[in-house]
Amino acid sequence: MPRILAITGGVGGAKLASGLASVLDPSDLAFAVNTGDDFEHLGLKISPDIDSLTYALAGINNTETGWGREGESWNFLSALKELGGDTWFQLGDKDLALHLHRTTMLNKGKTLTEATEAIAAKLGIRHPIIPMSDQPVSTLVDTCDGELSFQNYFVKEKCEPEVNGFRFQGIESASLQAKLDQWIEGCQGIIICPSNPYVSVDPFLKLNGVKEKLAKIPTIAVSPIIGGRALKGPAAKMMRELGISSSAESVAEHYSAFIDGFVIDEADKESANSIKIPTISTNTVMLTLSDSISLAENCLGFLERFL
Ligand code: FO1
Repeated sequence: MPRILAITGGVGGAKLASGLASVLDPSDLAFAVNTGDDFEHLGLKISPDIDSLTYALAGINNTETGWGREGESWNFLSALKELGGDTWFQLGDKDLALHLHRTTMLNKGKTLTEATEAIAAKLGIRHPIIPMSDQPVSTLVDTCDGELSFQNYFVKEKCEPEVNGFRFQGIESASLQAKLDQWIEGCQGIIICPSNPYVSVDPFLKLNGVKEKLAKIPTIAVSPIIGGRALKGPAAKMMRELGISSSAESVAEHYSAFIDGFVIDEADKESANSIKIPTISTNTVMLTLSDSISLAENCLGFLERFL
């Protein structure tokens, strides 16, 4: 089986990631995770896309929200509210333990990669979860209300402000995580999961040298837009506000410089003809793990064409 790198961020990415992890051994599959959503909150260093993937691969994720853990209690948050603390970013009691533990490790000088590895190991995860960089990159959203940090835009403002563009603070001086660099050098194929192209995938793609590396490796992407809509999150709204039609074709165009194949949902199969890149249509709506496994198998079968 070829060694694969899956690029992921957010909820849609984590779902396909679970399918891929069910099909490929840890020696054949690693995950490159977006860290642009990371922020410091209440003194905690929070990495939401790493956590969504970690919880999903450990099978302890909250499948309703796509973030945080299942079976949470909210004592910390309600006590914080009593004290007049900031409760707009909801932290469950078990989730809080992970943020505290990661923050402790980082404050002791561990890298984000080392902290992520330590947590994944404790949760029994065997596939490498590798942050895109160990240097900080912060996604800033330029909106009609000025520039907002990502979590401020996404959670506090509920993605309501109209978006004009994005900035990835720190991207110029951040380097591709070394283990990730090694994995890319040795891998035969890359799958860009159905994450938000603009805020969950672009930060990784904009790291120095990444696009050049991807151009040399067979790469496919799965559309996060189905029938003009994103199943979760603001991707379609962002596209419209950026003056881009919220369609699978637009996503193919966005990635066209370095993908060899594109996967769209069967709801959009007619548009396959208007996409220049080799395209397959299949079910990309993942409601169950078996949906995720089927999509993973279809992606791997499709990727084989380019190996
Ligand atoms: N998303 C929300 O919409 N509301 C929240 O209160 C919230 C809390 C939260 C806590 C931990 C965590 O890892 C993720 C959390 N998210 C929340 C999701 C987060 O905003 C992510 O950035 C999104 O998943 C988009 O990638």
